[in-house]
Amino acid sequence: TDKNECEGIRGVDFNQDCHHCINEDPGYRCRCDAGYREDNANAEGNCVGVDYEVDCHTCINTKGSHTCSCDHGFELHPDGKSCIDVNECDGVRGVDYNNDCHRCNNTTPGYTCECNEGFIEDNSTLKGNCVG
Ligand SMILES: [Ca+2]
Ligand SMILES: [Ca+2]
Repeated sequence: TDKNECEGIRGVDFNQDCHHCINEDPGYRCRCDAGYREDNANAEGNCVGVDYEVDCHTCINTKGSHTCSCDHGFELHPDGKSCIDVNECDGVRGVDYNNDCHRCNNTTPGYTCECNEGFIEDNSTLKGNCVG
């Protein structure tokens, strides 16, 4: 027999951040207001603020706030709450981008390379390169 969590108290029987509780067997799911993402992967649904998710790849809770862990090719914004692309092309050839990359073009994420005639552009990975 399923419990109808939605008849209970928000924050006790169903998640505080669940905007519109919909009973399920088992658990419940949530319908969320605009600007929030529905997270119904678990039996207990939830609404997650989009600002946590779009630019923050892995949200890490801190006391009263949050910070992010960023995917490869991104770095943490100085505000600590979002991930921004690294402009590898602003860096040093051979360090920040491939030594064999003739003309570096920044992309999000990673970068691609334009190559001199006679070389083959390999932009199949996030780190472009010229092969010749
Ligand atoms: Ca239920
Ligand atoms: Ca980049």
